[in-house]
Amino acid sequence: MMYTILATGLLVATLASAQVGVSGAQTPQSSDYTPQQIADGTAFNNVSRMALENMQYNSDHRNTIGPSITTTNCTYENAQQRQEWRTLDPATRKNFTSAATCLMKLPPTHMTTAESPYYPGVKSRHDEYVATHINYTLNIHDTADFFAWHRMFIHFWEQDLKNLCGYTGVLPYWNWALDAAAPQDSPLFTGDAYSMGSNGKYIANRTDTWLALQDVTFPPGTGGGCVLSGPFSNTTVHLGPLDLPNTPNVNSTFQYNPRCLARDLNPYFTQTYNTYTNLTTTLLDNIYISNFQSVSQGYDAANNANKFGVHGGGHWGTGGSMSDFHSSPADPLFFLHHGMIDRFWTIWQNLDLYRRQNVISGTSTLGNSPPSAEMTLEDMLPFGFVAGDVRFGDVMDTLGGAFCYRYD
Ligand SMILES: *[C@@H]1O[C@H](CO)[C@@H](O)[C@H](O)[C@H]1NC(C)=O
Ligand SMILES: *[C@@H]1O[C@H](CO)[C@@H](O)[C@H](O)[C@H]1NC(C)=O
Ligand SMILES: *[C@@H]1O[C@H](CO)[C@@H](O)[C@H](O)[C@H]1NC(C)=O
Ligand SMILES: *[C@@H]1O[C@H](CO)[C@@H](O)[C@H](O)[C@H]1NC(C)=O
Ligand SMILES: *[C@@H]1O[C@H](CO)[C@@H](O)[C@H](O)[C@H]1NC(C)=O
Ligand SMILES: *[C@@H]1O[C@H](CO)[C@@H](O)[C@H](O)[C@H]1NC(C)=O
Ligand SMILES: *[C@@H]1O[C@H](CO)[C@@H](O)[C@H](O)[C@H]1NC(C)=O
Ligand SMILES: *[C@@H]1O[C@H](CO)[C@@H](O)[C@H](O)[C@H]1NC(C)=O
Ligand SMILES: [Cu+2]
Repeated sequence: MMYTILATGLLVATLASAQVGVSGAQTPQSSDYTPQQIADGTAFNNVSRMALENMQYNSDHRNTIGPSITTTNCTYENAQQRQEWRTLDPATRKNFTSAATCLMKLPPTHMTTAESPYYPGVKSRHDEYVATHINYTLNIHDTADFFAWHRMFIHFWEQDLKNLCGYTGVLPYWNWALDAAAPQDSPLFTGDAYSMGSNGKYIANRTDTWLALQDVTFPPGTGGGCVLSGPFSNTTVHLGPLDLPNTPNVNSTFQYNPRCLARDLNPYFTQTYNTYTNLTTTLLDNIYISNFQSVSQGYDAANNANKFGVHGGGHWGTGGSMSDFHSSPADPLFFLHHGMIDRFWTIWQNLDLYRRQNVISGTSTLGNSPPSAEMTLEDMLPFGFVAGDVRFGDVMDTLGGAFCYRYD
């Protein structure tokens, strides 16, 4: 079955289709734009505004029809607005990175004394996020719940920054397309006190790396070593790596392996996977969720050149700690990267809310290996040491369930 629509989804469906009637709008296609408009971001910005208009229309109408159809007071108007990092004022940036550092210093909140011997690398509240992502890596990528699980995961982290560490802002995101040509020159990575921390220390004379899984050989990036300046320069990563090339990986899943936070900003990846052209074609040319989620992650049957997708491009384009499939949340940048991934899914959903709000496809195992059941919106998504399980169907709407946010 191509999509699953629940009772609540049907409500959305009715209202959204009414909107189509009102505006006569069609889901936009790549062919609506010139190659230049696709390449320079005009098209992407245009469709992201369309998605916001759809979201607002739907929100305004569902909330005026009556209390029986809504369990939330969240509206488009009162939702928190997630912004791109570079549009935050300096005080908010500092508030954010200070809170992120704080979470790395707080003790675990969920791991019990009985459990701790099995998780020697879990030393902090932040490590509980890393360990949980490690634990479920093969159940949350190339699965039906890739987008949904990560949406919930970054929401929990944002709430912890606020509730445990005094952050007063909203989770920001990183629009890679703005930096795709030269991520090493991005305002995010200047290394000053108001940045997301520097690139890794430059390591010269490295050779190309071959990745067996993707059968891709890539050149070294512009850093490679430890993050040396800015808010995360003293960060010690405790868990992983589990799957890095050219690096001693851990010998047990949750081994304590203290080392510096590393980055290797690499235009090879961002120029190939994170340009406005890459974003816009992925967004507009994949009308089925099965294709949209696969192409976004580089599991792309139709394009053998797409081995990473926008998701893999952001991870490998940052490099270092972010390249490790399992332990990548060790770098706080993970949460800005997945903010953009979530924005990307939110835009896709809102471009055709009728069909896309509650549509899922796939199983709960990476590449369905080993084979597992098709997921449904009644399934519970596990959050290990982060939080209790969450019903899949409650993660589909950023203005519903536990959420009340949108992107700018
Ligand atoms: C998208 O671009 C078209 C053509 O320039 C314009 O008519 C339309 O208003 C734009 N839509 C939004 C939501 O910005
Ligand atoms: C929504 O707001 C109304 C009026 O302020 C309040 O009575 C109700 O409890 C709220 N509902 C939820 C789900 O927050
Ligand atoms: C963030 O800003 C708020 C308001 O100024 C302040 O109370 C809080 O301590 C700050 N948090 C951090 C982690 O700096
Ligand atoms: C890199 O290689 C060049 C040329 O072989 C050599 O001069 C230089 O010392 C090397 N640098 C490092 C850091 O190894
Ligand atoms: C990193 O640690 C050193 C030594 O303790 C300290 O001087 C420096 O201020 C720290 N930097 C940051 C960004 O916390
Ligand atoms: C894993 O074990 C091997 C062999 O004992 C060792 O060389 C390597 O350093 C270990 N890896 C880590 C990260 O501890
Ligand atoms: C991504 O877009 C660039 C142009 O911006 C293009 O050269 C590259 O081939 C695209 N990547 C893929 C995987 O299609
Ligand atoms: C890992 O998964 C198992 C099985 O679902 C669960 O019991 C355990 O609590 C999880 N640990 C973490 C850190 O997520
Ligand atoms: Cu992930």
